[in-house]
Amino acid sequence: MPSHGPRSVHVVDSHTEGEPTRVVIDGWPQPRGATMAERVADLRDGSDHLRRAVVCEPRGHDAIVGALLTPPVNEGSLAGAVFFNNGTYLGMCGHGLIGVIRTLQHLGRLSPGSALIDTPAGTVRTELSDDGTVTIENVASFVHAQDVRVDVAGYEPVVGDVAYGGNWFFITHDAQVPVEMSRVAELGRFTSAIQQAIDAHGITGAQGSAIDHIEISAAPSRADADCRNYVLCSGGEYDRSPCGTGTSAKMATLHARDQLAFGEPWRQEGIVGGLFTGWLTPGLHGELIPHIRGSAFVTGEATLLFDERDPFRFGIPLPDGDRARV
Ligand code: PYC
Repeated sequence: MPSHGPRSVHVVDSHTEGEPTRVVIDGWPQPRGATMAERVADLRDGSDHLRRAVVCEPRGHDAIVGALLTPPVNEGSLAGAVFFNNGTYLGMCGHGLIGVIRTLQHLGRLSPGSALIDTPAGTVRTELSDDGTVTIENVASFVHAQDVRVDVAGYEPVVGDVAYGGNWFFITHDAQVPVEMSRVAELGRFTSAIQQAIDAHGITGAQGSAIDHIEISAAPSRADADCRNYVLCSGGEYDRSPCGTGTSAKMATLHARDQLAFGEPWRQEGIVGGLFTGWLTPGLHGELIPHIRGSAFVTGEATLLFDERDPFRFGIPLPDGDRARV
């Protein structure tokens, strides 16, 4: 356990359509690096105990996504953001970025209008509206493989698409377990079994990228939604929100099947009932640019204290060891 580190870290908590985000605004020494990828590598090497300290028990819980604000790496950007969870770091996080924007507004650092935020996956344009909703113009999404069959221990084989939306997803309609809040424990077992099978069979995204999010699409429960999902995240918890990067990847799979035209709205319901509205626009070079709109609410501000005598001051690691996929 590291003997050094900050005595305290200041955070602002929010939730986006039910999924919590904890933004670190002060106290965590800035990572080194000229790019966001270098900063993630530096954090993993030198400050991983702070990741656990901020989001894991006993201060946090498995569903929290943390966001460390950094100076921007690109000219014209407002800030950088590194997203992390109980197990690892994320390339991008849609609900988390919406929470970051509302946090910056809460702190008086941002007014309605647009701002660019640098993330490890790329620079993302955000738009804060007068009514408090936030739209993100995400990094390009795309489909890597369609109709991939996976033999899953204890279940019928599952067929799904491998797609990117800022993180890598395996997206299936195969609801062997109903996508309902009352079934989240079973959904966790089912999607974990799919994740294990994907790892065991060496199924990856482009250039061998690890797939670390499993998304099940099903019929919506809301009249104003097109689809409801359950998303297993890289740390082993499920996304309470409709998952911004998951909705981005989902829209790419629909577009590839001519089921979603440019500009057509896609209303994605999350497992707890929140809603993101998404749509695609064409990029300059034909890429699919996903737009995601949602709401976040600030729920608290806190100073996290690190007592040198506390053996758990840097959190309780996951039982099977932390995942390091990014
Ligand atoms: O909204 O992109 C997202 C996300 C990823 C993991 C949790 N939320």
